[in-house]
Amino acid sequence: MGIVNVTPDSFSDGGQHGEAISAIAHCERLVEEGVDILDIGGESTRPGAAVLPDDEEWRRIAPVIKAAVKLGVPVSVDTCKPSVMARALDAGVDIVNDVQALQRAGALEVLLAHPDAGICLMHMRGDPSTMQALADYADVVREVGTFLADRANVLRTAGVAPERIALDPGYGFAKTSEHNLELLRRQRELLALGYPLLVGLSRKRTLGDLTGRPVDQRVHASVAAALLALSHGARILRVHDVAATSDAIKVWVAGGGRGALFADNSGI
Ligand code: HH2
Repeated sequence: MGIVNVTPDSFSDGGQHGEAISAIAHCERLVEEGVDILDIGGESTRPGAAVLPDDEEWRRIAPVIKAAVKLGVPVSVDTCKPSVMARALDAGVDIVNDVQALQRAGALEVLLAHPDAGICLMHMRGDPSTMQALADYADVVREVGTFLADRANVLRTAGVAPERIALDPGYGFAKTSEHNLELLRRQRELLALGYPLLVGLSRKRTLGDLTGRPVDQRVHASVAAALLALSHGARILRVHDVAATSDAIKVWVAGGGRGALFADNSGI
């Protein structure tokens, strides 16, 4: 899953694709690089990011989404706003990627009105302005797993088929670097929930803490994290650097990495 941030303020690439024309060119480049899903978002989730009115978020992403759905790969919309989800799905988007796990009033109803859409439910606490103060867990893996199981059950009870659902531990959202690493090491425990795992570690601060590198120099660390996430059972990787990640996966698979994936029940 390749990240397309149509924002001025995203933590790693804010402003690079803030205009529709460069965001569309970025989508085309990611498709050439072998992306399987384009994930398009118009509002940053970094700590302290500005909250946008619904219409402004949609205004940013609408032209990009309308172009992206013609590129021949599935498209997801990265939003927690029900009205933005609805407009994106009506425009042909295939998947909703909601960092709030469809907890906003009306969000579940939007998904129910689009019975073919996929959904990624992510764990976080609070919102981007409060989440870092809420990073307090007795057992982060167990608590993240309980939350994701509860959210998946709400969807299932409402009639959403299990094959439409992916779960995401939400690396970096209401978590310290220690929490993120604990989650990564024990990520496989989340496979017991029975859904494919989507994970996003790309360029995140934990990688900066480990390497001492600023956000624009975290490609190598991100690729290592992506391979680790795969070997710990991830099915979908949300990344900025599609070509580098895809090269690494090819080598990893050729060297037997895929066998490791087949050996478990991660849905591949
Ligand atoms: N991370 C970010 C945004 N959306 N969605 C899912 N499912 N999982 C993630 O880990 C995730 C996400 C943050 O990364 P980015 O989009 O690059 O930054 P920003 O939110 O500042 O635009």
